[in-house]
Amino acid sequence: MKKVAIVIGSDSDMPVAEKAYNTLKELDIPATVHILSAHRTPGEARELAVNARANGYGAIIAAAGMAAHLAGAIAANTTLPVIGIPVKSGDLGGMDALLSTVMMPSGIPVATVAIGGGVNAALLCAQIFAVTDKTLEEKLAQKRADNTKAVLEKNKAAAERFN
Ligand code: RP5
Repeated sequence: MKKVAIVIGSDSDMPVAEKAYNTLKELDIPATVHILSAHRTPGEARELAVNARANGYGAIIAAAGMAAHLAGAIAANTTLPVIGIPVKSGDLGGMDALLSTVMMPSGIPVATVAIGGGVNAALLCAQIFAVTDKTLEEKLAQKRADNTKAVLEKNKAAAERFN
């Protein structure tokens, strides 16, 4: 199976990377984590993107905060799908990173998830891979069913308490 590269702009973004990594691991999708910045290590970030397909990656998750150009800079250097995660960091609560990540010019797409959305970034990668992977499709369906069951159990507990 193809791998997912999870790239974060700083070690301070690690909690978001862990959410994505753990979700990918639950689905048996191989993943690696890299601390590379569009601003502080632009050459290395570019190298990762340029070589990602040849190195066995099928998608890249890029998480960064503040003036978050990481996902866009990576997307500019690969045609693999790039999932951007805006990170809450600094005084603007993640709105800065959200707009910096989502507002890509035509031609260079970044699929942007919610601020701190590590789980959904991983699930989106899994859904892309599952287009051609029946086993993964079944794991995703099971995960959805498990989530549904968990919510309905909470609903039942709430009904017993309040209704
Ligand atoms: C961004 O600036 C990083 O992605 C991080 O979210 C934010 C702050 O970085 P540090 O100052 O914590 O290294 O580039």
